[in-house]
Amino acid sequence: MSNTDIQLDEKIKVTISEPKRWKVILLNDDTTPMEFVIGVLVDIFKHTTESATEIMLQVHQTGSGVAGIYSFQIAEAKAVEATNLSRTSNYPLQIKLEEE
Ligand code: TYC
Repeated sequence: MSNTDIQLDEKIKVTISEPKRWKVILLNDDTTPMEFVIGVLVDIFKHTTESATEIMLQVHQTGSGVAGIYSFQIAEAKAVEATNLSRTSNYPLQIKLEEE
């Protein structure tokens, strides 16, 4: 050790936790067509036609359903993309994010 060096004698505790994940939730409404919702689930949330149909029917019958679970950044980007697509098509599809 040279005479310009400093000796540090500290214990540093680093706590890391898993990044939070966010559910993208579709809400039911009376006017958005079922086929449009299935298209959103396939094109934006990368579901198969079968799983997209199941989720769409769950939303239609119970009022809401989970399109996918992602980091906040991805969840927000997909929610914005789906909302923009819906508004461009003049549909009122509502989407919310919820911490898992
Ligand atoms: N309830 C709509 C209809 O009968 C279909 C629908 C499903 C709308 C899911 C929104 O997130 C939704 N056309």
